[in-house]
Amino acid sequence: MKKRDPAASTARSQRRQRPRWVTWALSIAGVTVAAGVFVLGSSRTNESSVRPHPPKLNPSTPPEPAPEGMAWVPGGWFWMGDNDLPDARPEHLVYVDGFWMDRFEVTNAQFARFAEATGYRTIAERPPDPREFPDVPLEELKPGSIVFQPPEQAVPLDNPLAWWTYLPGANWRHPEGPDSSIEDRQTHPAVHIAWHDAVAYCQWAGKRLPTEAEWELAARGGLDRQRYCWGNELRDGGKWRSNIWQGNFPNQNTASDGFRATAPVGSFPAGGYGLYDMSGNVWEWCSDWYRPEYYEHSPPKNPQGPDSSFDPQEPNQPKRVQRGGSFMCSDQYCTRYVPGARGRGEPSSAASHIGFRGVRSPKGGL
Ligand SMILES: [Ca+2]
Repeated sequence: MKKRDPAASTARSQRRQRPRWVTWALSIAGVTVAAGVFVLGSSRTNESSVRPHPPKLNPSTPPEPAPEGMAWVPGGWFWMGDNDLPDARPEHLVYVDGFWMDRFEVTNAQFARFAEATGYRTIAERPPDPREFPDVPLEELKPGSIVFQPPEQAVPLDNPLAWWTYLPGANWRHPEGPDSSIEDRQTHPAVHIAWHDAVAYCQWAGKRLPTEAEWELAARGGLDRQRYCWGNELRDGGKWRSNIWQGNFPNQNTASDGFRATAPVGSFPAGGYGLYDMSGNVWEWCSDWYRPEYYEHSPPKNPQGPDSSFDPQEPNQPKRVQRGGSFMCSDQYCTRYVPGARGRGEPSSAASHIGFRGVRSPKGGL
C-alpha cells in the first residue's frame, strides 16, 4: 500500500480551515476535467479549414513610438475561442482595437521596483483576515501561498491536492517558502501574484490588465485558428517553443525544454507580435470575470467580459480569467497552454505558477 503524501495531508487539513484555499484547489481540479476533453477532440483543424469569414487584422503600423518594453498588437477581426474546450465554445469572430502589450511577463526585478516604490505588500504577504476565518486560532493565521510540491510517485490526476500545498512564508520573494529566494531569478516572472496584486502593479505602471479578447488576439500573433501560438505542430522544427512540462505529470519532470519550473522571460522565440511566453511559463491574469458560457452571447467588438462571474464547480466563489497555461502544462495534463484555452482563479488567491503582464491603449488611453 502506498504511503500517503504528507504534503497532501497538510493541504487537506488546511483546506478544511481556510475557504480561500479550498476555492483555489478546486479550480485546479476544474482544469483537470477540461484538459481531458481537449485531448479527446482532434477534428478542429479540418473544420477550421472550410469555415468562411477569414480574420481581418488591422494594418500593423503602430500609431506612436513604442512605450518601453511594450509591443504593438494591431487588433482587428479574429476568430476567438476553441471548439475543443467546453468553456471556449463557440469559436466566434471578435474585433479588438489595437493596443500596446508588455513583451514579457512582469519579472521579479520589475515587481521589486514596484514594491520598493510603493511599499505594497501582496496578498500572500499579509496575514489572513481573522474575520474571514473566524474558526481558525489567531496563531495559525500565517501569511503564505500555495506551492507546487511534486509527489515521489505517480498519482491519480483527479486530486490536485496531491501536488499542491499551502506554505506559510511563501510569496513572490520566496517562491518555494521562507528558505527560498529570488536572488538568482531576477528575470523570471513574478509568481504568487493574486489578481488584486496584478491590478495594483498595473495602476502604478500606468497600465491595465488585458481583456481576455486582447490577450487571445495577441497570443495568436496574426495566425488564424492554429492549435498553438506558433502553428499546428507542438514541436516546431523539433524544438520546444514554450516552457511547459515534459514527462509523467506530476512526479516526473524531464525538463527537456530546459526548465523544471519558471524560465527567465524570453527564453523561447517570440510570437508574431514580438511577445514572449504567451504559452506556458506562468498563467497570466486578465481583467474579465469568468463565465463558461460567455462566448455564446459576448459582444463582437471589444468584449470586456461578463458583469459577474460564475464557475459551476464553485458557484459561490468569484473568478477572474487567467490565460496561457504554465510550466506545469503538458499534452498529458492541462493542455491549456494553447491560445484559445481559458483558465480562472479566485482574485485573492495566488500560487507558484501564476503571474501577469500589462497592456495600454494608444495615445495616452488606458
Ligand atoms: Ca519545462
